[in-house]
Amino acid sequence: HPQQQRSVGIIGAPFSKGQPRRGVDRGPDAIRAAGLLHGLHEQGCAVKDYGNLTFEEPPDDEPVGRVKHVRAVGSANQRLSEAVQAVKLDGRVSLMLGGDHSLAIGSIHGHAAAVGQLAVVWVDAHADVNTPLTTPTGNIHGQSMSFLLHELHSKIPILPNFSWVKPCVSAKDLVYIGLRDLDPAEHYTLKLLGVKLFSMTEVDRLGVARVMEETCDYLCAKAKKPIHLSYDIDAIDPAVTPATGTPAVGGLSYREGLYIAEHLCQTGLLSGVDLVEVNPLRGRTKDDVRSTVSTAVDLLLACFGRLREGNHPPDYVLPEP
Ligand code: HAR
Ligand code: MN
Ligand code: MN
Repeated sequence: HPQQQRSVGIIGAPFSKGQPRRGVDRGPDAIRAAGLLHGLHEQGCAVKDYGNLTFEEPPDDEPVGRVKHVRAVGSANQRLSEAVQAVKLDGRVSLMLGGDHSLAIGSIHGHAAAVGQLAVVWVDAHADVNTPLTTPTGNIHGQSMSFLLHELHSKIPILPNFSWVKPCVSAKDLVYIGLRDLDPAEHYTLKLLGVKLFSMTEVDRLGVARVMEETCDYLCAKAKKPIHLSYDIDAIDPAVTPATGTPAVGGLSYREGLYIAEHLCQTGLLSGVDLVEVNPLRGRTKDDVRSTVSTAVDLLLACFGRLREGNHPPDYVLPEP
């Protein structure tokens, strides 16, 4: 499908309360400023930027049990879910720029509400599948998938501003790539549910090409569901993308990261994408930030048709002398 015209709807979600570090709310504007829209246009995409969402700050947002900023995260994600649904009803691939990874709750919920059953590819150093009762940190960006999995429904307590969240992903429709920093409860949960995962060990063993072949064979075994790609920039090695809140050594190379995006693009099934956890205040140097943000842009351009070999418009003709 490399020549097909792709229609993209961008939603900026400058939200940081799923984790404690300031700056991740500057991700969307940093990614735009690094040339995302220009690049998408240049490769023939029809792009509509829906702008940045604004979020309310609920008063008295005290921790519920161990979980921090529950009300803010709940209401931000409800807004995001509605925005993603609107983009899908406009017939576009939704592209959500975070913000922290708690935003996957609203992004995936809205995507599923608009198109039905999804296949989810979660590319991350972390599994983000703690429940509100297993979280060691209280940060909701480490819990997003627990709210979305049908199989964990009975393990999720009632939380303020979360009543709209309905589980919409089956464990068999989820694949993780790049894992290398899981909490014991998360590892137990993934084994219990039999979730397909390619940790960095499997990336080393199989190589990224086979990981992607197996990912798509696995997800497409029965039916070709629309794919939601949730890409946490910390999946990439911090030597390349250091400007993120919870860097983890031993990550995907730039090329492995790109290959994942290219391969999913080629399926023609990508229907929603998240790019999260870019934090322009976290790098040690300007180059740290530049490298992180430009890698994020490159991953997204690959999601929407950019090939490393080069591209040309479908109607291109050589000039006659
Ligand atoms: N597992 C830890 C927790 O639950 C750390 C989560 C790490 N943060 C992320 N998620 N960037 O991908 O808090
Ligand atoms: Mn994450
Ligand atoms: Mn992560």
